[in-house]
Amino acid sequence: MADLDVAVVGAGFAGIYAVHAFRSAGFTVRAFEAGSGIGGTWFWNRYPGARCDVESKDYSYSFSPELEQDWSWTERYPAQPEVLRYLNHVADRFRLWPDIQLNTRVTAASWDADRSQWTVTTGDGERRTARFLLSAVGCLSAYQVPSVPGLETFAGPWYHTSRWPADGVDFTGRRVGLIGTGSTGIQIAPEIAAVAEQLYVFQRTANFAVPNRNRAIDPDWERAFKTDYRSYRKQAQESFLGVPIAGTGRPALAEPPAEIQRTLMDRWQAGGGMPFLGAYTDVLVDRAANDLVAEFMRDRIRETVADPALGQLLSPRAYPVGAKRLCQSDDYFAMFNQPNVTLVDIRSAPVQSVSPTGLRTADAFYEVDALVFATGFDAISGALRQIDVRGAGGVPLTEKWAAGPRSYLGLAPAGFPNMFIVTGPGSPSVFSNMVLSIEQHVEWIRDCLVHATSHGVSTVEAKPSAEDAWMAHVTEVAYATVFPLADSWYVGANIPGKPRVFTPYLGGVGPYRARCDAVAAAGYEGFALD
Ligand code: N01
Repeated sequence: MADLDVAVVGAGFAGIYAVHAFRSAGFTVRAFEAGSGIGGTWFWNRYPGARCDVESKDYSYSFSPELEQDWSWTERYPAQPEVLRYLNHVADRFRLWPDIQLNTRVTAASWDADRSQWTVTTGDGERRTARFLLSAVGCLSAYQVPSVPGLETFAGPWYHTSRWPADGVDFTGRRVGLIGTGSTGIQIAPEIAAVAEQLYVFQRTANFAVPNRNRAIDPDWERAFKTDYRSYRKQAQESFLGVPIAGTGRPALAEPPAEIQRTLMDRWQAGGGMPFLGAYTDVLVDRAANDLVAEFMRDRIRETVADPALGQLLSPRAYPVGAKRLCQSDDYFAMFNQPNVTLVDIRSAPVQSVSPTGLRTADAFYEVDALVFATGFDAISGALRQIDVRGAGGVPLTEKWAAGPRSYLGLAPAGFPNMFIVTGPGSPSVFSNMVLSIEQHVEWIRDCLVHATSHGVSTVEAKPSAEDAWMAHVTEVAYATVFPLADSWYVGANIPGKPRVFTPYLGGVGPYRARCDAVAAAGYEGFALD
């Protein structure tokens, strides 16, 4: 008899809800969390400026109407400390703490076919057995620091944004080098520039960013909105992105140019990436339509940045807008008008080395007191690959995923019985409102376990043929869009040697949910239940 029904790896949004959902269904459950607190990505990414790019009314649990009514967000886009407070409130409110084990990194998990159970090993050598293994490790947890020769000789401190010191860092009067201009780099740069003597932004690829237009939540608006939160959540579940967005419903290529400008400007003024990119139906599938939007955004950069040459350098051209995660910022481009900020183009003159006093590129040396890496993550599969997961026959997950991560419905990898992944490869995951997708996955998996238990089923395993067909579908949908045209973390292009495979499912959150429900209704079609 296993120690637990369900062993959960991770206590971020997914692990926290899993503990509640499985426990409420009568299962014994334990979440193992490496951090000293819960929150996952919101625990670790405590760098200054960290803020969600999905609105707080969407980026919150919907499973409890009472929670949804009682909790009040202070801002349209919540900052990291507020999201973390919210998650701790959820853990308090639903008394989840007894089933969450902090400071415990899962290092290995292996399937025991004789006993139909998993053995989970933690960093301190503890072993626990469980009927089911649930990965809730998140899509953006395994951070990456590029190997720069000489980094170990650097005399000053260096940081990765995803492991920011809890006490904060004071850059007042310091010369700081920032490497990375993705969502994170764009958020932290203005915060550093506000206090540093000098900020060097080392840019390899210019990125698109739309304004947030962040603001305090108006209590009158909140009261009115909450009168119909339930039907809003239903709309979100059936939507494409997990957030109800009102697009024009028309292709940009069929629209008069002046009308496109007016529509985009309205959305630009309102702020937010999803309504902006979702304005027209063809932006993410037709390069010509995409170019219209990209040029609109480059115009905004050029009119913001005073120095025309700098404006050009900051204007993205390397990929279609949206094909890398669209950044959001109210002050990133304007920051370059400050005298203490310097943009360094490391595309034309790459970083060569770090010395005790600074950073050398192919054409100059930059003296800095501190270095900040906002260089991203080994996304989607990285965190799971760091655990020695072995399925049927002792096959390592790393071996199964040698040519790229895959699973049936983004939920279950074939060859790994009784293992489920929350927002795994092949699900909408990072291309959706993560909280809503997490809830959908956890509830689907919970219902599957209830079904298995009540039918005397001891193993649930995705069939290889079902996994193959699903991943072929995921690829087919992706290659009908502009997404594969970018060297993004979506395809693993940011990690040297990682196979280039597009794994998020772009078929839409609503249709995906319907497909998962149909699979369950058909007696878990595509799964072998023994
Ligand atoms: O990471 P990234 P991120 N030398 O991979 C550069 C979510 N998120 O942490 O583009 C030099 O996007 C790299 O350059 P390039 C969101 O989903 C959300 O910023 O590869 N530079 C790039 O500029 C996001 O997409 C929020 O040429 C190197 C940067 O580092 C995801 O997390 C906030 C380099 C990495 O950008 C990841 O975002 C923050 C090297 N060797 C994050 N290696 C919000 O909700 C990498 N770079 C708002």
